[in-house]
Amino acid sequence: MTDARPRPKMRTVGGTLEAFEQDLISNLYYQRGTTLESASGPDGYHTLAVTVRDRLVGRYARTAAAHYQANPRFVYYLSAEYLLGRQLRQNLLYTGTEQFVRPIAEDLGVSLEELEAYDVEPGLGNGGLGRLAACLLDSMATLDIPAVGYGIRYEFGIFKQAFRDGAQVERPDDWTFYGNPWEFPAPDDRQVVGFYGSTAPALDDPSGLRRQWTPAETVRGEPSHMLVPGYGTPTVNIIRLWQARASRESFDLSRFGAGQYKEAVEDIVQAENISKVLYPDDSTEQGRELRLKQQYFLVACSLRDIIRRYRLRNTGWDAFPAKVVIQLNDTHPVMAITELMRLLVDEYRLDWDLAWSITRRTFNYTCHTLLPEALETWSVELLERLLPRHMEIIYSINHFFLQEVAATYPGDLDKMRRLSIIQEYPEKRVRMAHLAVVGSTAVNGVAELHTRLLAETTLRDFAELWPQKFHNVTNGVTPRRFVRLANPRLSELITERLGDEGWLTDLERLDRLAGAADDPAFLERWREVKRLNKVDLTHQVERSTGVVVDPDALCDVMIKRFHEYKRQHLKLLHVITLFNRLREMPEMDMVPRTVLFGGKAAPGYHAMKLLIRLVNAVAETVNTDPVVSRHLKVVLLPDYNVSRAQVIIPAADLSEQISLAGKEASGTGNMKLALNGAVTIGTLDGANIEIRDRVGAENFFLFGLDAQQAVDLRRHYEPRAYYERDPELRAAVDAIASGVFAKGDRSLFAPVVDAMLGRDEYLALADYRAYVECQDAVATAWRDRDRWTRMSVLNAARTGFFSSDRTVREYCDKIWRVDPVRVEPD
Ligand code: OX2
Repeated sequence: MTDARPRPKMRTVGGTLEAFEQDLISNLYYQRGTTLESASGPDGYHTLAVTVRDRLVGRYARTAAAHYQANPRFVYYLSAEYLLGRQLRQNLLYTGTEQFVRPIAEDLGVSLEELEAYDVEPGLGNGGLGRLAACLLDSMATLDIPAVGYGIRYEFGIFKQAFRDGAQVERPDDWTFYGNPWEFPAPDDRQVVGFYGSTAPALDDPSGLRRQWTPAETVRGEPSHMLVPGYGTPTVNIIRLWQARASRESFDLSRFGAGQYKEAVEDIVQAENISKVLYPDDSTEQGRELRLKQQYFLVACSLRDIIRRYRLRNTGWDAFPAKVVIQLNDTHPVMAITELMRLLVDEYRLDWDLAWSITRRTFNYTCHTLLPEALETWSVELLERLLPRHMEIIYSINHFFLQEVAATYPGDLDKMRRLSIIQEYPEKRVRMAHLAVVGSTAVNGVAELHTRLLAETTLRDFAELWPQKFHNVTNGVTPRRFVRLANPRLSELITERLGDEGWLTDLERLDRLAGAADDPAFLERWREVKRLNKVDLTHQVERSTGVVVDPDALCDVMIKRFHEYKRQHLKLLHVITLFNRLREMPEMDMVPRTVLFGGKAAPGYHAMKLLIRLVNAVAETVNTDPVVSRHLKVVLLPDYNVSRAQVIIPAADLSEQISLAGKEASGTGNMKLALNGAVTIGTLDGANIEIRDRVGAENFFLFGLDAQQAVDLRRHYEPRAYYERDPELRAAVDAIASGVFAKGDRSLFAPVVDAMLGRDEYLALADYRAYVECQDAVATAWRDRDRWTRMSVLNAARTGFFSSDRTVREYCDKIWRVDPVRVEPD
């Protein structure tokens, strides 16, 4: 390496620039076994990654030591999903080594961007729920909360989305192909998990509540962990991910010797399938069984690990709930309740009542939905086969619980039927949300409206029975990733205005920007930042779709999973309306817009896959129309994920949050977009309501039915009446039906039209007129540049509440009752 340029002597938590450079060269040599002259791109990336990672290891060791010393109460976060996002930039920022890398990379003739291209995002989740888990971990570490996240190390994460003829095709995401420099395998902490088999009475237990389970199959869970650094603090927590492995004996040497190669590895394949993919397709019996196996695998491994950790510093079981608080992220890990009961009663021989008291005091449950179809249930038949002992335990828990119910509501059989953990008709199934509520101390919803509706509808009987169990903790997002890393330009401007970077850990300080909303010079700079971000996005759009878009057009974004309740089809009706208007009046003075969609549809969700096809078809028609495309562009950016979100969000002007009121539990994209100065157009749903309360009605484009109106209308709803009555709506629907977006084929998109005119489950047609008018008001507001920029600034200034730091503080106060543990500084 040449040393031509004088370099600043910088000392930070990351060490000196010289030391960093030395470590890089040595890591390249000793870890990758290569030299500067012959290093490949992946060599460069890995070397940089481990050099940065190593700077966190000392902090992690000190964190572990401080935790050991303090023996505090720990939060254990159990989640089937984590969407951590890329690690390199985050860890450069958190270690203060960002500043070294540029000069060094420049010297070496590579750019940070080139190296970052190898930084793969671990796609271990689907959407909001998985990203929320990652934001909460970030905030827990930042607030020095002793915490461990537990999850599954899926071999293939969420599929990669591509389009063929506009249709979604799913490709496997082999995310560890080049190895994952951010994780540490910990084979010493492996666990063994059983499945199937039979149960028998325990000999010495007259109560009959203790039994012995002999599993017929065992699988090994091998953990590895990734570091979760806090920002501005030496605390480094971990997330521990389990991978399924066959036990050694599974390899059948005799069969192999006899040439039966496939049979010889059968058991290995079977075992390792457990952590093969995120959410196996559950449209088949085998798929459902595998999914339940995954869930049990996660909780069985994690609980054993939690107990191992507890026993490092504690004896006996009385203190368990004082030292261990387990947060269940939705119903996927709820089998942990029965597993802890099994461990305590059958293996550690506690009596049932004591075990139940400990269990109930240990768990808490976060519910993320209101949709009844999203509340998991498992068939009793499957459970009896796969987890026979757990099914018995569920029966016992339910038995005692229903006794409690009978005492509270004597003779009310209907109440008992509704509350029961077991659903009887049309088939016997276990209601996981009921098990979660019964086995937890606290249950929380994720936004005010959501929590209220949970208590009034979905979990009403429980909220009546145990009102004190129910809490609201409105979601939040980490400003480190979603403002500082995603939007460095805006961050710099904010820091300059506020005087320091304190806002990154105290986000409500952003309210001091409100004063700047009347400062024309500041507005000008705010606009400039947005414009540069839009230019960046433009490049990305062009690279991945070939569509050229105008960075000065209004950037209108709808980024989220494709789901009917989120109503991408309502957005599309608006787009088609603009298209029709422009075709009819080519000379009209329309505000130029780029409508950007991003999102995946579940592989088995045919209605949404067809809608994706329609979005692409409309995009193609719009973008190739010589007249229309001068004012309007439509893009569905393929493979939306955390990394792409980090590029889109800083560039957005308008944030589409248009779910039918009462259906979106919270939303978190709405928060990220507002914090980056996008103005929301939205319904009174989820956290939109709280966003609007804060930014002010004049800085939010509200439209549509509220949750109560939606319920009322649903009772006597006739979508066709709206279609008949509104010429623009009719023209938009007819355009789809006519085949203009399908080269004349009228059948391709007929199911979309039929769904709209038939049942229109999520009342899109009812909200259409209000939505289109509201979009017209958006366009009017956009024409007044200063007015718009003011709204944009005020959105960022007033949404500091939505930091996940605040969310974690609320969990700590209301539910976890954990205290921070300070770690020795660097
Ligand atoms: C999502 C919810 O749909 C979304 O509204 C919320 O913001 C997010 O969770 C985080 O709380 N699966 N994903 C969700 O719920 C379920 C079930």
